[in-house]
Amino acid sequence: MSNYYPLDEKEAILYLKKTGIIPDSSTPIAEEIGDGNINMVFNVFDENKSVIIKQAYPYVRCVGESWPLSIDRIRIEADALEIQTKIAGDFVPKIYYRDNTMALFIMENLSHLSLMRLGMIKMAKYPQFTDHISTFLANLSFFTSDFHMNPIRKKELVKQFINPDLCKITEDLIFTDPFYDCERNNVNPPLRSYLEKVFWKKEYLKLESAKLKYKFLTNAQCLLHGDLHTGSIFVNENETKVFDSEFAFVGPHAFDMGLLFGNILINYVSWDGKDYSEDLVKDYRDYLFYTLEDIYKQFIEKFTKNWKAESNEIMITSEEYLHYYLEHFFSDMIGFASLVMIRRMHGLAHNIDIDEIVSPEVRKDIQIKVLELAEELLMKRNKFRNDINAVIQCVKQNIY
Ligand code: SR1
Ligand code: MG
Repeated sequence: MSNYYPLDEKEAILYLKKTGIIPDSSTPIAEEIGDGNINMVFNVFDENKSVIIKQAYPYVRCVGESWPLSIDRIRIEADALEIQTKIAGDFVPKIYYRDNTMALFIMENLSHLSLMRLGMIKMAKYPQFTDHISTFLANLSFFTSDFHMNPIRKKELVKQFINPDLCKITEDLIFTDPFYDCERNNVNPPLRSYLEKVFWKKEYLKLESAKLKYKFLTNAQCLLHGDLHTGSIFVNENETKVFDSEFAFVGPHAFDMGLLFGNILINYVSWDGKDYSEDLVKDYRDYLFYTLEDIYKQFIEKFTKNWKAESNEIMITSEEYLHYYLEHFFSDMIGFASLVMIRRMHGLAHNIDIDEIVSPEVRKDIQIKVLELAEELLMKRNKFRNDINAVIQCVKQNIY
């Protein structure tokens, strides 16, 4: 870390001037605007330009210096962005400048877009999102996999994205902590008795989490975003930009879509705890179902198209193999979605979709509904057999 120093607002301006991105004569303003859990984010702007500087401090922002974290995560994020730019460039922010020593990069300001999670808690709909995100997922996962890549280069990719600190966060926060009374959990007090008397006693849930955790630990299938929840996506009616790839690594293909679907399902359940008319809730829930269905349908079409046109590994190009592969993909995807629903109820980091429910008692009721739905999906995941409608029916039977 010899030439590394953490920026504050003043240093951010001086740094930006040194890069030449804004001229020395300018008198810009800098604001720290990061509201994520991990990094510092500065918006620096003058009358002509507005850019974002993202920098890693050597610890987890939301916890502090007691939780050290490698600053190499910014090198990984910038490397991931460069690859995403090549294969899904319309759907990621533009990087203007990067500096691995300072653990920072400078990128375009996307403030004309909304954070998807904040839009979704107001029932916003995004007509282009399913098309955009299915392209992002199908291209990123296919072109960084052994289906397409030269096997020597693929192993170099695995090496380039060894991301132990950030993977450890996921290993703990998604697959481990939520299944016992871990000190790091953030439990809504009225939910505690349900967790102690019911949820933490279900040994079969721990077994299912163990099976998926082992896949996360060992399945180096393709380059993942690694933290693809609705707070990692900026959107409006016409544009989609996926950001915050610091969790990127080469891992199980189904993980990214699972995270996204789990977050959409949390939003789906959350309406039971909010004061909206039945008609509005039904309409928005239908939109969420359409979103899940259309992402999956388009993803399969686009992934299959890539497969037919661009596969290079001759042993795995038969239709039978594709079918076998996608069936496993689907059950793992629903498994990861279920675990993400669980971790956001009482793990360290929650979702505003549920946390904005003011009454702790009402929130507890909704958290239990999410936990019960997640359990049902987790336990049935191998029976859905690549059928997103079967998943939707299962959700409807539990919550409608
Ligand atoms: C300590 S980091 C907590 C969570 O924030 C990130 O967005 C990831 O989802 C991580 O698990
Ligand atoms: Mg993030």
